Amino acid sequence: MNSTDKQAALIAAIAELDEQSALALVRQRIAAAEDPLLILGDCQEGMRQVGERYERNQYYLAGLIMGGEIFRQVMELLQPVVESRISGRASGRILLGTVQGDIHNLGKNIVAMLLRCHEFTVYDLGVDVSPVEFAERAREIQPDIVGLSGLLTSSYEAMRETVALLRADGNRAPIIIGGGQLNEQVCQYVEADYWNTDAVVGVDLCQRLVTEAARAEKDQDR
Ligand code: B12
Repeated sequence: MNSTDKQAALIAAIAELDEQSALALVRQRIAAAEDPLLILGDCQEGMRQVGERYERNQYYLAGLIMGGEIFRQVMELLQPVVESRISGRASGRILLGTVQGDIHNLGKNIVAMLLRCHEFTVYDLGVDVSPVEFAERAREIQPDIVGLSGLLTSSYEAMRETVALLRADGNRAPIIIGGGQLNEQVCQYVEADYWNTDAVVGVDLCQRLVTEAARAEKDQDR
């Protein structure tokens, strides 16, 4: 199989909820020393297609649950590979969580893992986190960045409330919202600073933000 075929086969195996094939294909690609982030990207595309089939009533809730379970197992295989391959020196503190009413955590957990690989200290509050909890923990931790994850349309309201409460509390850390369904319009509605649908790009953004903040602080000291 060439690499395009391998990618298509993995995407299809996940979209078809074929657990055994999906895990076998991931194992093969790990053994071939492929970039784990590329493998992850294909799995994410497979999950997007699971969601599409759910929307078209080809799958029911059990399909989403099964997709989530396959992805969790893929992550178990990929996590040690990602951790052994990637390291960095960004060092910042990020407060992260899935917002109130939303329990999707696979994407958030990937972001947390990649940030840790880049030497960020991640305070992961888990899922279904209320605006008040975000605000209280932000006061206590004083993070450099706040990351709000959410995949449901109904999460946007919780994101908006969380941003409003953090700002009312005087917290000025950049706020990034993340999740596969987000776009610029949602970001404006929520009044977050940035939005993101890809963990690798999101981690680059976090690195840039802490580097710029450190530089600005240095300039002020001069
Ligand atoms: C798996 C899944 C589930 C699993 C979740 C398991 C788990 N532990 O997370 C379960 C079965 C629990 C589930 C439940 C539901 N789900 Co669901 N689910 C999905 C599915 C198929 C995949 C999500 C996923 O994990 N993708 C893979 C990850 C890696 O991608 P990601 O989350 O986007 O994360 C990436 C980026 O966005 C980014 N990122 C994410 N967060 C952050 C945060 C920061 C700070 C940054 C920088 C980056 C970042 O990095 C990640 C890696 O690149 C999606 C389909 C889709 N298109 O997303 C539907 C989907 C999100 N679900 C949907 C629905 C409707 C539901 C339910 C309401 C179903 C029901 N009737 O009960 C419930 C809601 C439960 C709740 N209260 O939250 C809809 C939402 C529609 C909408 N517009 O609101 C979707 C879009 C399916 C669809 N197309 O209809 N679901």
